[in-house]
Amino acid sequence: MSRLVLVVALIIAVCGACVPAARAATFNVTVTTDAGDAAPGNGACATAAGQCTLRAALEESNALAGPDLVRFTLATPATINLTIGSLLATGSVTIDGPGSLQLTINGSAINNQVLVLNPGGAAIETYAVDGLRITGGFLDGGTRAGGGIQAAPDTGTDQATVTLTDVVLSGNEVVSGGATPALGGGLWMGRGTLTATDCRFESNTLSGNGNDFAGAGVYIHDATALIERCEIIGNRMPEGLGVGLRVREGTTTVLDTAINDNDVTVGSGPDSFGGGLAIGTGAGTPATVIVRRSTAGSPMAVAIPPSITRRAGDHCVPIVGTS
Ligand SMILES: [Ca+2]
Ligand SMILES: [Ca+2]
Repeated sequence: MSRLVLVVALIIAVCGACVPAARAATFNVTVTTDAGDAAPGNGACATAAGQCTLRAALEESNALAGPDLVRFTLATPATINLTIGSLLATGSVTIDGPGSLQLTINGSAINNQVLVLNPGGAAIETYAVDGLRITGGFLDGGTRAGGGIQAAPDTGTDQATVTLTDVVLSGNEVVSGGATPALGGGLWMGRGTLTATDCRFESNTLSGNGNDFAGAGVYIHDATALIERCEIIGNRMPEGLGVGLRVREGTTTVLDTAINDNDVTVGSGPDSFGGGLAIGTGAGTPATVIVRRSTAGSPMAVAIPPSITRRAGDHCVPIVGTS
């Protein structure tokens, strides 16, 4: 074997192990209208009108293997008013907005979450969302969870790694229905990892005639979470557990965060605990919440609901207003 053939053979042998990873694609959203991609998976973010909408970018990203990047070239401040339904992101993607004061995604109060991350996904997908505001989510049906963002909705199979930076979730609503509770007016996080930095969860609402409400601002089902330099303020629900933040299972750390003015609108007493946050009562991993260097001005700021059987491991370490 000549030296050249040997070298080529070696290169082929070595690179046989380097199966090319799915190439990350970048899609640049240039219009604020709402329409789907005309041909998902052809590599081009383009509606039938040839425009790259946010929905088309995500549909194209979903159809292509591997993580992708969605960016925006819009005159700001801009608002994308959804007219079709939830935006679904089934595979890993970064949604890189220009800033929470510069871009709003409005669910338009039609019956849907605004953004759903990794629905029905067997794999752990990774999502980074930064620099945008999500409002106008309104959900009266289905899972009744996560009016603004619902991540990893199937707690049996879905997991997601979610990073939110400079994201505002405000003015989203979930309505309870019969035996189905309303959970997570702003954000509902299922299983996986959540990191929220410089975010605001404000004026989100749970409503309806049911009697099971939790986490009008944020509901964490069973995740490892870090909430840092955020505000959880002005969220409302009729009664229930943890108006601002509800942590069902897993470990959540809250740093340098204001949890203020979260309150029930109807209930009081034994049915309502934790205006600021409530933890525990899940069936699996005990919940731990660590609060440091934060302010909590809500009524009943921190609570482990005493009326529910508390597992030995559920605990909260509140170090409020100190370092
Ligand atoms: Ca396409
Ligand atoms: Ca993809």
